[in-house]
Amino acid sequence: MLKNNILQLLKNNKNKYISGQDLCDTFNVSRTAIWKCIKELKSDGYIIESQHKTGYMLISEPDILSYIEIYPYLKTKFIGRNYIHFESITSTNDYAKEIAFKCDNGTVIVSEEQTSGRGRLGRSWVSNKGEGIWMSIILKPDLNPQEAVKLTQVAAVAVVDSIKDATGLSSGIKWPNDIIVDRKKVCGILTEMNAELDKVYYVVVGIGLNANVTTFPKDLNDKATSLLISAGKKIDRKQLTASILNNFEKYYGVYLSKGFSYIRTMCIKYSLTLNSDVRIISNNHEYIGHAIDIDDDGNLIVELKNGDRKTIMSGDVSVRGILGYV
Ligand code: BTX
Repeated sequence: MLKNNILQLLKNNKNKYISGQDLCDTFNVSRTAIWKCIKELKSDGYIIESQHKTGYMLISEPDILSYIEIYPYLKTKFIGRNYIHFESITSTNDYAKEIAFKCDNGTVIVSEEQTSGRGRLGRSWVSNKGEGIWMSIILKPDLNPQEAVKLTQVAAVAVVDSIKDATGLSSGIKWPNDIIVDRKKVCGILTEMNAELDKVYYVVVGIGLNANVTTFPKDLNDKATSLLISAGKKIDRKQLTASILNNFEKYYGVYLSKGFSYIRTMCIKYSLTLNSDVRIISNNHEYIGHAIDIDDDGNLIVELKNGDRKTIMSGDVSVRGILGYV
Protein backbone atom coordinates (compact mmCIF):
# COMPACT_ATOMS: atom_id res chain seq x y z
CA MET A 1 0.00 0.00 0.00
CA LEU A 2 1.17 3.53 -0.87
CA LYS A 3 1.76 4.72 2.68
CA ASN A 4 4.07 1.78 3.48
CA ASN A 5 5.87 2.12 0.15
CA ILE A 6 6.58 5.80 0.80
CA LEU A 7 7.71 4.99 4.32
CA GLN A 8 10.06 2.28 3.07
CA LEU A 9 11.62 4.69 0.57
CA LEU A 10 12.06 7.34 3.26
CA LYS A 11 13.59 4.71 5.58
CA ASN A 12 16.02 3.60 2.86
CA ASN A 13 17.09 7.24 2.55
CA LYS A 14 16.97 8.23 6.21
CA ASN A 15 18.25 11.76 6.92
CA LYS A 16 18.23 12.57 3.21
CA TYR A 17 15.63 14.62 1.38
CA ILE A 18 13.51 13.02 -1.31
CA SER A 19 11.64 15.39 -3.54
CA GLY A 20 7.87 15.26 -3.78
CA GLN A 21 8.25 14.91 -7.54
CA ASP A 22 10.48 11.84 -7.16
CA LEU A 23 7.87 10.25 -4.90
CA CYS A 24 5.11 11.04 -7.41
CA ASP A 25 7.15 9.56 -10.27
CA THR A 26 8.20 6.46 -8.35
CA PHE A 27 4.68 5.54 -7.30
CA ASN A 28 2.84 7.13 -10.18
CA VAL A 29 0.46 9.12 -7.97
CA SER A 30 -0.43 12.78 -7.44
CA ARG A 31 1.22 15.22 -5.04
CA THR A 32 -1.96 15.26 -3.00
CA ALA A 33 -1.84 11.50 -2.53
CA ILE A 34 1.78 11.76 -1.33
CA TRP A 35 0.95 14.63 1.00
CA LYS A 36 -1.96 12.68 2.52
CA CYS A 37 0.28 9.69 3.29
CA ILE A 38 2.98 11.91 4.81
CA LYS A 39 0.35 13.50 7.03
CA GLU A 40 -0.80 10.06 8.17
CA LEU A 41 2.76 8.91 8.85
CA LYS A 42 3.35 12.02 10.96
CA SER A 43 0.25 11.28 12.98
CA ASP A 44 1.54 7.69 13.48
CA GLY A 45 4.57 9.24 15.19
CA TYR A 46 7.11 9.41 12.36
CA ILE A 47 9.12 12.62 12.46
CA ILE A 48 9.34 13.76 8.85
CA GLU A 49 10.73 17.13 7.84
CA SER A 50 9.02 18.69 4.85
CA GLN A 51 10.58 21.56 2.95
CA HIS A 52 8.84 23.36 0.18
CA LYS A 53 11.19 22.78 -2.73
CA THR A 54 13.46 20.10 -1.28
CA GLY A 55 10.94 17.43 -0.33
CA TYR A 56 10.62 15.07 2.62
CA MET A 57 13.17 13.65 5.03
CA LEU A 58 12.64 10.95 7.65
CA ILE A 59 14.24 11.95 10.95
CA SER A 60 12.99 9.25 13.32
CA GLU A 61 10.62 6.35 13.70
CA PRO A 62 8.18 5.87 16.58
CA ASP A 63 8.42 3.00 19.07
CA ILE A 64 5.65 0.91 17.51
CA LEU A 65 5.44 -2.76 16.57
CA SER A 66 4.00 -2.49 13.07
CA TYR A 67 5.21 -4.97 10.45
CA ILE A 68 7.32 -2.39 8.65
CA GLU A 69 9.18 -1.69 11.89
CA ILE A 70 9.84 -5.27 12.93
CA TYR A 71 10.39 -7.05 9.61
CA PRO A 72 14.04 -6.00 9.17
CA TYR A 73 14.74 -8.24 12.19
CA LEU A 74 12.38 -11.07 11.24
CA LYS A 75 14.10 -14.20 9.93
CA THR A 76 11.11 -16.53 9.89
CA LYS A 77 9.64 -18.45 6.98
CA PHE A 78 5.99 -18.30 8.04
CA ILE A 79 5.56 -17.11 11.64
CA GLY A 80 4.58 -13.44 11.49
CA ARG A 81 4.58 -13.23 7.70
CA ASN A 82 0.90 -12.46 7.96
CA TYR A 83 1.01 -9.77 10.63
CA ILE A 84 -1.81 -7.68 12.04
CA HIS A 85 -1.01 -4.68 14.20
CA PHE A 86 -3.42 -2.69 16.37
CA GLU A 87 -3.07 0.52 18.30
CA SER A 88 -5.54 -0.85 20.83
CA ILE A 89 -7.69 -3.95 21.12
CA THR A 90 -9.54 -5.85 23.82
CA SER A 91 -7.33 -8.95 23.67
CA THR A 92 -5.08 -10.23 20.90
CA ASN A 93 -6.09 -13.80 21.84
CA ASP A 94 -9.78 -12.93 21.47
CA TYR A 95 -9.17 -11.33 18.09
CA ALA A 96 -7.00 -14.27 16.99
CA LYS A 97 -9.81 -16.69 17.84
CA GLU A 98 -12.27 -14.60 15.82
CA ILE A 99 -10.18 -14.77 12.66
CA ALA A 100 -8.33 -18.07 13.14
CA PHE A 101 -10.41 -20.20 10.80
CA LYS A 102 -9.92 -17.77 7.94
CA CYS A 103 -6.26 -16.92 8.21
CA ASP A 104 -2.87 -18.46 7.49
CA ASN A 105 -0.90 -20.71 9.77
CA GLY A 106 1.62 -18.47 11.57
CA THR A 107 -0.48 -15.30 11.54
CA VAL A 108 0.58 -12.94 14.32
CA ILE A 109 -1.58 -10.31 16.00
CA VAL A 110 0.16 -7.58 17.97
CA SER A 111 -1.39 -4.67 19.82
CA GLU A 112 0.20 -1.66 21.48
CA GLU A 113 -2.42 -1.95 24.22
CA GLN A 114 -5.02 -4.44 25.40
CA THR A 115 -8.08 -3.17 27.21
CA SER A 116 -9.16 -6.65 28.38
CA GLY A 117 -5.96 -8.68 28.29
CA ARG A 118 -6.53 -12.13 29.78
CA GLY A 119 -4.55 -14.65 31.75
CA ARG A 120 -5.56 -18.21 32.62
CA LEU A 121 -8.66 -19.14 34.58
CA GLY A 122 -10.42 -15.86 33.81
CA ARG A 123 -7.70 -13.71 35.36
CA SER A 124 -6.81 -10.38 33.80
CA TRP A 125 -3.51 -9.33 32.25
CA VAL A 126 -2.31 -5.74 32.59
CA SER A 127 -1.24 -4.54 29.12
CA ASN A 128 -0.07 -0.92 29.25
CA LYS A 129 0.06 1.06 26.02
CA GLY A 130 3.37 0.95 24.16
CA GLU A 131 5.19 -0.65 27.07
CA GLY A 132 4.94 -4.35 26.42
CA ILE A 133 4.78 -7.00 23.77
CA TRP A 134 1.19 -8.20 23.69
CA MET A 135 0.82 -10.70 20.88
CA SER A 136 -0.84 -13.89 19.70
CA ILE A 137 0.36 -16.48 17.22
CA ILE A 138 -2.20 -18.54 15.29
CA LEU A 139 -1.07 -22.07 14.49
CA LYS A 140 -2.69 -24.94 12.63
CA PRO A 141 -0.57 -27.93 13.52
CA ASP A 142 -1.38 -31.52 12.83
CA LEU A 143 -1.44 -32.41 16.53
CA ASN A 144 -3.95 -33.72 18.99
CA PRO A 145 -5.05 -31.45 21.87
CA GLN A 146 -2.74 -33.11 24.43
CA GLU A 147 0.22 -32.40 22.19
CA ALA A 148 -0.91 -28.87 21.38
CA VAL A 149 -0.98 -27.92 25.07
CA LYS A 150 2.80 -28.29 25.07
CA LEU A 151 3.09 -25.28 22.72
CA THR A 152 3.00 -23.16 25.88
CA GLN A 153 6.33 -24.70 26.79
CA VAL A 154 7.70 -24.27 23.29
CA ALA A 155 6.87 -20.56 23.58
CA ALA A 156 8.34 -20.33 27.08
CA VAL A 157 11.71 -21.67 25.93
CA ALA A 158 11.70 -19.22 23.00
CA VAL A 159 10.97 -16.26 25.31
CA VAL A 160 13.73 -17.20 27.78
CA ASP A 161 16.29 -17.29 24.94
CA SER A 162 15.08 -13.98 23.50
CA ILE A 163 15.23 -12.24 26.88
CA LYS A 164 18.82 -13.43 27.28
CA ASP A 165 19.78 -12.18 23.80
CA ALA A 166 18.10 -8.81 24.24
CA THR A 167 19.14 -7.97 27.79
CA GLY A 168 21.66 -10.49 29.06
CA LEU A 169 19.17 -11.26 31.86
CA SER A 170 18.74 -14.87 32.90
CA SER A 171 15.08 -15.72 33.22
CA GLY A 172 13.44 -18.98 34.19
CA ILE A 173 10.17 -20.81 33.67
CA LYS A 174 7.69 -21.12 36.50
CA TRP A 175 5.76 -24.17 35.31
CA PRO A 176 3.78 -24.09 33.15
CA ASN A 177 3.35 -20.62 31.68
CA ASP A 178 5.20 -17.83 33.48
CA ILE A 179 8.62 -16.41 32.77
CA ILE A 180 10.35 -15.05 35.84
CA VAL A 181 13.13 -12.54 36.34
CA ASP A 182 14.33 -11.52 39.81
CA ARG A 183 11.69 -13.84 41.33
CA LYS A 184 8.91 -11.82 39.67
CA LYS A 185 6.73 -12.45 36.65
CA VAL A 186 7.93 -10.70 33.49
CA CYS A 187 5.91 -12.69 30.96
CA GLY A 188 2.83 -14.89 30.83
CA ILE A 189 1.72 -17.29 28.13
CA LEU A 190 -1.88 -18.20 27.41
CA THR A 191 -2.47 -21.06 24.97
CA GLU A 192 -6.01 -21.63 23.78
CA MET A 193 -7.35 -23.91 21.10
CA ASN A 194 -10.31 -25.01 19.10
CA ALA A 195 -10.28 -28.77 18.92
CA GLU A 196 -12.17 -32.02 18.93
CA LEU A 197 -11.05 -35.02 20.94
CA ASP A 198 -8.31 -36.03 18.56
CA LYS A 199 -7.95 -33.08 16.21
CA VAL A 200 -6.88 -29.50 16.62
CA TYR A 201 -8.39 -26.91 14.28
CA TYR A 202 -6.23 -24.09 15.53
CA VAL A 203 -4.11 -23.04 18.46
CA VAL A 204 -3.59 -19.48 19.68
CA VAL A 205 -0.41 -18.90 21.66
CA GLY A 206 -0.72 -15.57 23.48
CA ILE A 207 2.43 -13.98 24.85
CA GLY A 208 2.39 -11.00 27.20
CA LEU A 209 5.86 -9.66 27.95
CA ASN A 210 6.50 -6.65 30.18
CA ALA A 211 9.26 -5.09 28.14
CA ASN A 212 9.31 -1.42 29.13
CA VAL A 213 6.54 -1.34 31.72
CA THR A 214 7.42 1.31 34.31
CA THR A 215 4.65 0.89 36.88
CA PHE A 216 2.23 -1.87 37.85
CA PRO A 217 -1.00 -1.71 39.82
CA LYS A 218 -0.29 -1.88 43.55
CA ASP A 219 -1.41 -5.49 43.98
CA LEU A 220 1.16 -6.64 41.38
CA ASN A 221 4.17 -4.76 42.73
CA ASP A 222 5.44 -7.75 44.69
CA LYS A 223 5.05 -10.26 41.89
CA ALA A 224 5.52 -8.45 38.57
CA THR A 225 8.54 -6.89 36.94
CA SER A 226 9.58 -5.68 33.50
CA LEU A 227 12.79 -6.02 31.53
CA LEU A 228 13.25 -2.26 31.87
CA ILE A 229 12.99 -2.45 35.65
CA SER A 230 15.23 -5.51 35.97
CA ALA A 231 17.83 -4.59 33.33
CA GLY A 232 17.80 -0.90 34.16
CA LYS A 233 17.54 0.12 30.54
CA LYS A 234 14.89 0.55 27.88
CA ILE A 235 14.44 -2.46 25.63
CA ASP A 236 14.16 -2.34 21.84
CA ARG A 237 10.65 -3.81 21.51
CA LYS A 238 10.96 -4.18 17.74
CA GLN A 239 14.05 -6.40 17.88
CA LEU A 240 12.68 -8.37 20.81
CA THR A 241 9.33 -9.05 19.11
CA ALA A 242 11.10 -10.36 16.02
CA SER A 243 13.52 -12.37 18.14
CA ILE A 244 10.67 -14.12 19.97
CA LEU A 245 9.02 -14.99 16.66
CA ASN A 246 12.36 -16.22 15.25
CA ASN A 247 13.03 -18.41 18.26
CA PHE A 248 9.45 -19.61 18.38
CA GLU A 249 9.58 -20.76 14.76
CA LYS A 250 12.85 -22.57 15.44
CA TYR A 251 11.58 -24.47 18.51
CA TYR A 252 8.15 -25.07 16.97
CA GLY A 253 9.92 -26.74 14.03
CA VAL A 254 11.97 -28.89 16.40
CA TYR A 255 8.82 -29.89 18.29
CA LEU A 256 6.86 -30.81 15.17
CA SER A 257 9.68 -32.74 13.54
CA LYS A 258 11.36 -34.39 16.52
CA GLY A 259 8.75 -34.47 19.28
CA PHE A 260 8.85 -33.02 22.78
CA SER A 261 12.08 -34.50 24.07
CA TYR A 262 14.41 -31.59 23.20
CA ILE A 263 11.87 -28.98 24.38
CA ARG A 264 11.45 -30.96 27.60
CA THR A 265 15.21 -30.88 28.18
CA MET A 266 15.21 -27.09 27.70
CA CYS A 267 12.18 -26.70 30.01
CA ILE A 268 13.95 -28.70 32.68
CA LYS A 269 17.11 -26.62 32.24
CA TYR A 270 15.17 -23.35 32.53
CA SER A 271 12.71 -24.51 35.20
CA LEU A 272 12.45 -22.61 38.47
CA THR A 273 9.77 -24.98 39.74
CA LEU A 274 11.72 -28.23 39.74
CA ASN A 275 13.49 -29.34 42.90
CA SER A 276 11.49 -27.01 45.07
CA ASP A 277 8.51 -27.35 47.39
CA VAL A 278 5.30 -26.24 45.72
CA ARG A 279 1.74 -25.56 46.72
CA ILE A 280 -0.75 -26.82 44.14
CA ILE A 281 -4.09 -25.04 44.05
CA SER A 282 -6.65 -26.95 42.04
CA ASN A 283 -10.28 -25.82 42.17
CA ASN A 284 -10.83 -25.50 45.90
CA HIS A 285 -8.27 -28.08 46.83
CA GLU A 286 -4.75 -27.28 47.97
CA TYR A 287 -1.80 -29.56 48.65
CA ILE A 288 1.93 -29.37 49.10
CA GLY A 289 4.65 -31.45 47.51
CA HIS A 290 8.13 -31.45 46.01
CA ALA A 291 8.38 -30.88 42.23
CA ILE A 292 10.64 -33.60 40.88
CA ASP A 293 10.18 -33.78 37.13
CA ILE A 294 8.48 -32.63 33.95
CA ASP A 295 7.31 -35.67 32.01
CA ASP A 296 7.06 -36.41 28.28
CA ASP A 297 3.61 -34.87 28.19
CA GLY A 298 4.81 -31.63 29.77
CA ASN A 299 3.12 -32.45 33.08
CA LEU A 300 4.68 -31.58 36.41
CA ILE A 301 5.47 -34.57 38.62
CA VAL A 302 5.14 -33.80 42.30
CA GLU A 303 6.08 -36.04 45.21
CA LEU A 304 3.72 -35.69 48.13
CA LYS A 305 4.74 -35.93 51.79
CA ASN A 306 3.52 -39.54 52.00
CA GLY A 307 5.75 -40.52 49.06
CA ASP A 308 2.93 -40.71 46.49
CA ARG A 309 3.62 -39.19 43.11
CA LYS A 310 1.07 -36.92 41.52
CA THR A 311 0.95 -35.88 37.87
CA ILE A 312 -0.13 -32.27 37.55
CA MET A 313 -1.58 -31.21 34.23
CA SER A 314 -1.50 -27.55 33.28
CA GLY A 315 -4.74 -25.75 32.67
CA ASP A 316 -6.70 -26.13 35.82
CA VAL A 317 -4.09 -25.55 38.49
CA SER A 318 -2.00 -22.78 40.03
CA VAL A 319 1.43 -23.63 41.33
CA ARG A 320 3.08 -21.46 43.96
CA GLY A 321 6.41 -21.69 45.75
CA ILE A 322 5.94 -22.51 49.36
CA LEU A 323 7.46 -19.26 50.62
CA GLY A 324 6.47 -16.87 47.87
CA TYR A 325 5.17 -16.51 44.36
CA VAL A 326 7.90 -18.51 42.60
P1 BTX B 1 -1.86 -16.20 34.49
O1 BTX B 1 -3.27 -16.56 34.78
O2 BTX B 1 -0.79 -17.18 34.81
O3 BTX B 1 -1.48 -14.85 35.20
C1 BTX B 1 -2.44 -13.84 35.44
C2 BTX B 1 -2.07 -13.18 36.75
O4 BTX B 1 -0.81 -12.52 36.62
C3 BTX B 1 -3.06 -12.09 37.19
O5 BTX B 1 -4.08 -12.64 37.98
C4 BTX B 1 -2.17 -11.15 37.96
O6 BTX B 1 -1.99 -11.61 39.29
C5 BTX B 1 -0.84 -11.26 37.27
N1 BTX B 1 -0.63 -10.23 36.22
C6 BTX B 1 -1.55 -9.54 35.51
N2 BTX B 1 -0.96 -8.73 34.63
C7 BTX B 1 0.36 -8.90 34.77
C8 BTX B 1 1.50 -8.35 34.12
N3 BTX B 1 1.42 -7.49 33.11
N4 BTX B 1 2.72 -8.77 34.55
C9 BTX B 1 2.87 -9.67 35.55
N5 BTX B 1 1.83 -10.23 36.18
C10 BTX B 1 0.58 -9.85 35.79
C11 BTX B 1 -0.68 -15.48 32.33
O7 BTX B 1 -1.83 -15.86 32.96
C12 BTX B 1 -0.91 -15.43 30.82
C13 BTX B 1 -0.97 -14.03 30.31
C14 BTX B 1 -1.08 -13.96 28.81
C15 BTX B 1 -1.20 -12.58 28.31
C16 BTX B 1 -1.17 -12.52 26.80
S1 BTX B 1 -0.98 -10.91 26.20
C17 BTX B 1 -1.38 -11.39 24.61
C18 BTX B 1 -2.51 -12.41 24.74
N6 BTX B 1 -3.80 -11.78 24.76
C19 BTX B 1 -4.42 -11.96 25.94
O8 BTX B 1 -5.54 -11.51 26.25
N7 BTX B 1 -3.64 -12.70 26.75
C20 BTX B 1 -2.40 -13.07 26.10
